[in-house]
Amino acid sequence: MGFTQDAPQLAHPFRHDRVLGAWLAARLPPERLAATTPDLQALGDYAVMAWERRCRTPRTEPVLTAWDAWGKRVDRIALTPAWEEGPGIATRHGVLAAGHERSPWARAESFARVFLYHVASEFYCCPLAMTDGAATALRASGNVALMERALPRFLSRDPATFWLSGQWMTETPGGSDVGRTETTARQDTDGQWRLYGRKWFSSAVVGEAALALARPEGAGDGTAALALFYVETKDESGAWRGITIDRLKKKLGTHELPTAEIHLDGLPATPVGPLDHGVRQIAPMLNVTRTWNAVCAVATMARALSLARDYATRRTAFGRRLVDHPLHARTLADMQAEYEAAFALTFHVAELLGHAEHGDDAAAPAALLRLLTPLAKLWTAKTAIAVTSEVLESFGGAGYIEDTGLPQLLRDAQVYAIWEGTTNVLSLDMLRALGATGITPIRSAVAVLAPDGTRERGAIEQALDATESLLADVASDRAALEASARGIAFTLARAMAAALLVRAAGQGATTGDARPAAACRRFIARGLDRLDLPAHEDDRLLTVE
Ligand code: MFK
Repeated sequence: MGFTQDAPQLAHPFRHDRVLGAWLAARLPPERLAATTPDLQALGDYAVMAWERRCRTPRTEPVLTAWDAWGKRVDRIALTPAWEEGPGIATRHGVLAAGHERSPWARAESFARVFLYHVASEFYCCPLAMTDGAATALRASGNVALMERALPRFLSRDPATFWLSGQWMTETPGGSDVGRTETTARQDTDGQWRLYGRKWFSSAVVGEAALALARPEGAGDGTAALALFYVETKDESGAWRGITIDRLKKKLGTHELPTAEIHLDGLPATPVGPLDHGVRQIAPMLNVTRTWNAVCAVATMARALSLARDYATRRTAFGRRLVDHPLHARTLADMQAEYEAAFALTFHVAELLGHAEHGDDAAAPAALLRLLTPLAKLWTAKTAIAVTSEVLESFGGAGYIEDTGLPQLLRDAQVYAIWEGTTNVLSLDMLRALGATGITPIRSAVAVLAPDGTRERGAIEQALDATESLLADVASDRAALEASARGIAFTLARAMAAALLVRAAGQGATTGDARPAAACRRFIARGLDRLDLPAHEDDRLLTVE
């Protein structure tokens, strides 16, 4: 046998992750970090085990059995091993429950767990995100009966009592345009509400509960007329309650996640609040699941970069290790800087969310959190796709081969830009938030994070000034404003992330670590301004045949 190539080895995602470790040490109170560390350690161990298992064993996918051998409709879904392990891992290590503890640091501690668990979970984190969102939306609703029924199950630390919740919004006529929902809610003569209709993308169909939007019979059209309902999917015997699973989706990625098309035919449902403005009622859920989306996107980047870094020291070509080739090193370094910026913004949102939920408006101004949540979601999604694509290329042909486990990273990353709102939907959501406050919340945050008079602060202010100038140019032209929204979103995300990297660089200096400052320099050198042209007349000319 001639030459064989060493496979990349996965470094321990907790013990050897400098970026996560530095952030936790700098931000969490020491006693909270000490209490959280055993779970983080265990989730890192699980991640290493799961990666090794993935490299050893052929991939499996969920399988739907619609009918049993005797002609009975059963709609049973067989799950993959990681999904079978999901309830045990998630509850024992408090992946979800930790986020609902009574501490402003609860969200940061929970999202650190999510960061470590996500890739190994094979997207079991998707229904966990929705369960977290459902718990948050039920809390915000103030519906005591539903809170008492559902929260102990959603936030259980025991797999035997744990329930997953779905979020059923997407329909054939309305993906992003949720206001076109066709699912109807009808009340029985005894007062019981029941849901009828078709849900087109149901990712947590295996969940025991869901929050679903439906139009009460006789209500008008549009978003405002939708109501939010809480449903339980199965009866005491384990049989579906008025739900038929039509089929599992064939998707580009997230193959382990059993995304289903389902029909609702009389599913019992309980209104969460008043029978209108359901989107307003589910909005707390959207903002939580969008934060999960961002955390999972940076977790995917961390995994891809960790493997690429390791491989660059194992693979020799043209007489040198890959890492010793200047252009390869430059490519890795550029990605690392983008990743560190994405991480900083995402975990800042996690930190703000925890403080906001505990009423600390000084530490977490509501307007800043509202603005940064869509920015983190949309920007990390796009960055994760770019980084995983580049990482695959850094492996040469091996990155294109299925049983290296690498192509899956890219396929799976593509979903982050689609789930929970596309880049454009999220850019328009940012405009919603900007409408109330402009960019003032970001300016105020930058002023605290990046010392005045420094080169870094100058670059950040320049990007913010350019954004305000563009906003002023398009203020009276809604079409031009919307056409510019992506550019504005990417610029604001980069400016805020740069300010957070300035803070991280300062913290690195106190521990003698020069790498955070290098990441900050590189990220800013790659440019913060991603503004589009204000003129949009050519868009039309260039998009029609
Ligand atoms: C492993 C990673 C984990 C990630 C989780 C994976 C889950 C994957 C499964 C899915 O992707 S589920 C489907 C997700 N679908 C979406 O995210 C829908 C995308 N569409 C939107 O986000 C639209 O902007 C939206 C439907 C929310 C609203 O559009 P509309 O119909 O034009 O409604 P409108 O009138 O603008 O907003 C209705 C109300 O909601 C308004 O409040 P008011 O009634 O008080 O005026 C809005 O201000 C409010 N609202 C909308 N977005 C909000 C919000 N409030 C707070 N935060 C927001 N983000």
